Amino acid sequence: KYVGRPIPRFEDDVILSGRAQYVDDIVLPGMLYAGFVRSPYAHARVLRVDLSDAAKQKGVVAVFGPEEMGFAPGGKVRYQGEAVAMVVAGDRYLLYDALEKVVVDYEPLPAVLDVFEALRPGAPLVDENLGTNIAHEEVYEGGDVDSAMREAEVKIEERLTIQRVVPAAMEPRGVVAAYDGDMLTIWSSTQVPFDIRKEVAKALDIPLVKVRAVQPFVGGAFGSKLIVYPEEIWVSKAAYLLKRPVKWVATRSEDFKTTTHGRALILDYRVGATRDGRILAIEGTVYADAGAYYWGEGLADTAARMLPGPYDIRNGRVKAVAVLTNKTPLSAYRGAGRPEATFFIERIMDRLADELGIDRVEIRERNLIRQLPYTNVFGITYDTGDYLTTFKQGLERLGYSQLKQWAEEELKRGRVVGVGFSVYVEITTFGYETAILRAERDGTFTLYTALTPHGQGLATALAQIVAEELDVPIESVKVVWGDTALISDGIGTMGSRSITAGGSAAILAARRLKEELLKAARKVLGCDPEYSGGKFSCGGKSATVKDVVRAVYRGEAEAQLTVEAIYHADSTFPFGVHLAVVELDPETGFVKPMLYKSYDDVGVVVNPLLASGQITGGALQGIAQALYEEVVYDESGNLITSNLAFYYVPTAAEAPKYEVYFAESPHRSKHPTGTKGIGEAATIASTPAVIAAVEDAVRRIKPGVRINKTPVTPEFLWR
Ligand code: MCN
Ligand code: MO
Repeated sequence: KYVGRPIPRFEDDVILSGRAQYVDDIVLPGMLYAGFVRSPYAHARVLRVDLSDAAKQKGVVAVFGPEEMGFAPGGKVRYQGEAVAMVVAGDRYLLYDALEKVVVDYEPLPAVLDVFEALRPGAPLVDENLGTNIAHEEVYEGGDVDSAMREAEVKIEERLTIQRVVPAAMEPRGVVAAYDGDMLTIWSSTQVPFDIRKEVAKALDIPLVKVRAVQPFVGGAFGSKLIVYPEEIWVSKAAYLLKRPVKWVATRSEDFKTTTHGRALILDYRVGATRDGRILAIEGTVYADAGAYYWGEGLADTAARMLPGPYDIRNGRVKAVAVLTNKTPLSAYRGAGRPEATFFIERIMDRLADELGIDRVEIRERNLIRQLPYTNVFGITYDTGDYLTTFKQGLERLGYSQLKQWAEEELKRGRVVGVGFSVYVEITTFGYETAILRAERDGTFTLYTALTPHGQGLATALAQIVAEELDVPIESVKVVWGDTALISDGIGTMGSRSITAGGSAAILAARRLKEELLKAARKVLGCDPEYSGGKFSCGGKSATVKDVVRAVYRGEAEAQLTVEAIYHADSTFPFGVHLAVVELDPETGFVKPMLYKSYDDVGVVVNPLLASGQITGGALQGIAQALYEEVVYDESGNLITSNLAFYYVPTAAEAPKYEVYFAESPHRSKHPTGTKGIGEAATIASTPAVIAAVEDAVRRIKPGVRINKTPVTPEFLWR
């Protein structure tokens, strides 16, 4: 049995020894380097781009202006870092010299950087053609909010603000494209090779079969590499036109400015409840600071629709509004709408508890959904679980009350520590995924997956699933991914969907392949065989998979040795409770995360080692959201936090001690794997848990403090 075992990653050796090939490791004969001239202004009309001097520079092979590549659409740039020209040269140093020779005349325009400023009549328009800064608006509604509000004995209202952050993957984005006169191949640090293939084929008007996209090793993405970026199209086009390989790799500052940012949602809410703490209605507006282009579709919408969280709230009306500003476009960042929804509703629960003088545990018990499946007020159906029991078991397992008591005692000893927890339900998994499984001549198996792992260890987890389904040693299963030449379509790794959607596709493929092999084995053995442990047997005779495969190649039996399965996976809903302990330095206001504990019901856990890794890494990102990270622009739209010296990404030094638990009686999803996603759970649950812990700590020395925005920095505490 392999599923459920903490098997170390097969990927580790190649990665840790530095032998893994990332985009920047790719060197092709005759390769050129591309670089971009980017706007120093957040908002400006582009009056003139003069490339003539740059074109004459040593080493320059080609220059491309706005007309050729469609830079600065509409004749203006809308955020600092937007491209206006591209230079291609034979050498990186010469390239950067040449980029300096490009002359661009700009007419600066007033920039709009704040969501509420952008909504004001007469505000500068980020996109004149739109005639408004509202890129998207949708109201989600269910029940009867108005009468429920009238009935409510208590009402609270507030603004909750989540800052903008940089996903800051270890590897910046990069692309290599090569055209040999027939095939165009693109290597990209991406989560979506299938989309790149489709988009590039469309943009260059070449048939899909003549385009191949490859995802080499990718050093992290966190959702920031799940759109097809303009650079992927531009570099492909340059390679296609020049018939020479072209490489572009972003510098760290370039990556900070041009890779999508995350979060940046604000909620204005009003909640009505009974005096004993039952929430009757919730209404409000979620604003997304969408940046200069509406690339991150549906972020405010997900936050709006998941706002009720794991609580039974029957009346709701929440508007989702995406507002354009002169900043880097916003898109998915680990959790993409659910960390925000969870921060919002958990802050609301805590506020309501305070208001009513009810314990924070108690108020949740009163509101948690009692019966699953459950369709929330905005029409989302949560699949399986027992929230109340899991919540109680979780708090018990995490030692919540003991820790609270310990915090009291520590205070007597002069140490200010705080304990906080959060509860979450989140939506994971969507769409189709593809798997191709082949029986090899020696009785081993190759699984081709359309998933696009970039740190999750999916090659190991998928091998576990396939080995278990085929009842063969895990060493005999090889997992291959990241190439549209091997598998033609799929969605990829995002939305904590991989093991559930892609793993289920792999199980279906394994079942089909077993059927095929059984058919051939029947012919080979001349009786009706049973399959077990890689062997077919009946009537005292037996044949191994290897025997059967060879018989097929010899023409003695017929079977498909390669099968494909496409699985469509409805969403699954993991549930859990996370707890944080922090220490506050009463002199400086500095907060140190000390301990982080989690208890999650994610259905079947395929590999506890990988799943725990997801929790520890994800929690650190959510801790940073609570305490450290924040994208800061000045009033003209210059990105102040433009590199890792100015932007506080946590390291192992900031990490707390972790204890990771999975529910002892988990609730399976309905998919063949029985899993629910875990890739984003800790980023979702950690920020509100940490904020609650900080609030708890601060109140020990400064009663009544309420935290309604992130990050909570020492400055905020001593304001
Ligand atoms: N797993 C498990 N049992 C489960 C669920 C998951 O053992 N019930 C394991 C899986 O085998 C897999 C890992 O946990 O190794 C995550 O699986 P899953 O929840 O299916 O999520 P995905 O593989 O689809 O990963 C995507 C998710 C997302 S959306 C972001 S964002 C994110 C994350 O993964 N970005 C990451 N984790 C990341 N980890 C790294 N190192 N780098 C990123 O960029
Ligand atoms: Mo993601």
